Amino acid sequence: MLFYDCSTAPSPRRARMFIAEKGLAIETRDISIAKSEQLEPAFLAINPHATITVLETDSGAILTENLGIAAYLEAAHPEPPLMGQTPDEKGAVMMWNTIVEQQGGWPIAEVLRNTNPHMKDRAIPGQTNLEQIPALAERGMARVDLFFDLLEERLTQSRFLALDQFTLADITCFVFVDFARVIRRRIPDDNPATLAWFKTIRSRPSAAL
Ligand SMILES: N[C@@H](CCC(=O)N[C@@H](CS)C(=O)NCC(=O)O)C(=O)O
Repeated sequence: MLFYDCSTAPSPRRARMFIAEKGLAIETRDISIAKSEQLEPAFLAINPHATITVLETDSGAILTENLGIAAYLEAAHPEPPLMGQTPDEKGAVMMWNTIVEQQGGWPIAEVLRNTNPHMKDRAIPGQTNLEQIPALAERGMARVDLFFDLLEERLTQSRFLALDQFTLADITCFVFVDFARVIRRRIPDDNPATLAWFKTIRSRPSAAL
């Protein structure tokens, strides 16, 4: 296997944590977004969508999405299970992972990509240049606040996001909550359940990678 990583970006960090939690050591190649290496022909030949994360599997298949990579690794290396074991558990992990991507990850990205001067005309990752829309950043910021409310409500009821144990959904959520610092948003001080959950996840060795 070959893992295409980028040390500064949240999407590959999700895969990095998943790989570490599985106890796997996979050959890694770093692609620098700062140097626009994802747009160079050598990388586009691997992923024409020009996005990182990418995993080349043992059979040579190219997987370009976190969820696809996680599903592949979970099937190939079932222990420890990170995506649930029973039908109900598997459904809950996918459900919470999707909620977090859509209600947390997208709004954070919307704010960053529509405000950061380095992302001028790069409002969406990929080969197509799209201009920034400031109103999307404003709406994204409001949605991030709603995301923190949603998390606090859930984590008041449950120790971890999807199940009574650590899963892929916690990885996804942790990475996005941590990444919110780039838009100067942190877990509100009056959200004790989310703060406690964040501390628990941050103490895992995989979170330091
Ligand atoms: N849905 C993809 C997201 C991939 C993605 O958007 N990656 C970003 C880094 S977090 C990227 O490649 N950005 C390149 C760019 O900004 O041009 C996944 O699950 O991995």
